[in-house]
Amino acid sequence: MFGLFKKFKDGLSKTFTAIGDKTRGLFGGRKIDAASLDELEEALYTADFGVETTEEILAEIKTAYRKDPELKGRRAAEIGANVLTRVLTGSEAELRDGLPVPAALPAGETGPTVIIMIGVNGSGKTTTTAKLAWLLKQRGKSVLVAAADTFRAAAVEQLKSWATRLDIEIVASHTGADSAALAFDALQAAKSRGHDYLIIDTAGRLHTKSNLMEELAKIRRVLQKLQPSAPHHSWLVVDGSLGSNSIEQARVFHKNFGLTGLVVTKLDGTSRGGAVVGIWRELKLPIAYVGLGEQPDDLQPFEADNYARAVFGLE
Ligand SMILES: Nc1nc2c(ncn2[C@@H]2O[C@H](COP(=O)(O)OP(=O)(O)O)[C@@H](O)[C@H]2O)c(=O)[nH]1
Ligand SMILES: [Mg+2]
Repeated sequence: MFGLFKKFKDGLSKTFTAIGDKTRGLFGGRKIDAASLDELEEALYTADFGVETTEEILAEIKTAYRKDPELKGRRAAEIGANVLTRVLTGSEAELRDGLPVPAALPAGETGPTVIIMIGVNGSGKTTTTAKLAWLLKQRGKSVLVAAADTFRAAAVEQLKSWATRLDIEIVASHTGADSAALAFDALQAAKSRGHDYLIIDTAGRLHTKSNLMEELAKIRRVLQKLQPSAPHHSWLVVDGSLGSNSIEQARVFHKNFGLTGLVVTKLDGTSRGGAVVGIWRELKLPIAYVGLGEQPDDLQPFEADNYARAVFGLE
């Protein structure tokens, strides 16, 4: 468990450092005072925790401070982490031993657990597809990835190069190929080869959003021809450094596609890691994984408590 917490702590160090800097190291042990409360409030806003959460954290720290004028920063950090954990109740997507829950297939149906990665360009779909495949492979599961972002030339190559590097089976076609046909072929292959999981990477171009939604719907239709219960996990991949922008996008995808969960990426690259809380509060979609770096093993099951403690620099 400690190893997993360290991942969160390292991954969220930019957010923690930014809060720590703005509050002049308040959490190091200094006593709380009126100035540091103001600084903390500003720091939490800057880290993208949003109005509601920031106010809740401040209110609880102020209450404790009134009761104990000697209140230390460290205790304030613990109060803050407790508030976050409470706000994030229910935000952890159900996983099985840290892996996507295997599909409970209806009688007579066979096939893999199908996961589809959705989201705008640059959110981290392709990278997350590769990382998740790697995680599954390391845990002894057989996995196939499908390069269904056939829109961008680089996208197919990107997933292919990950697949080669990590020795993961892939179904890919040429740029401009029909993405639904590719997803169909991939599912057929996964069924006939008996794979445990199929992960489908998709396109995310923004300028033709309605076409994108149609394309995603078509992918789902063809998958269901082969395996009516698929896809089993429809995850939106959101860039955690984009804050409220991600929330709007997520609403559009959720309305059109019906998502089952989220992957929040790039938390390591931002001092605005508080966005996770706003995303949860607004969407109430469970978070399956978070991206805490660019390496294959930097995808971690989301754990609210680890996240909350890491943000406040606790152990
Ligand atoms: N630091 C960091 N970079 C990430 C993470 N996830 C994705 N990226 C990077 O974000 C960029 C876009 O990712 P990509 O998977 O191509 O996005 P896609 O367009 O949605 O497929 C790439 O340079 C990735 O290496 C993450 O968790 N942390
Ligand atoms: Mg991609």
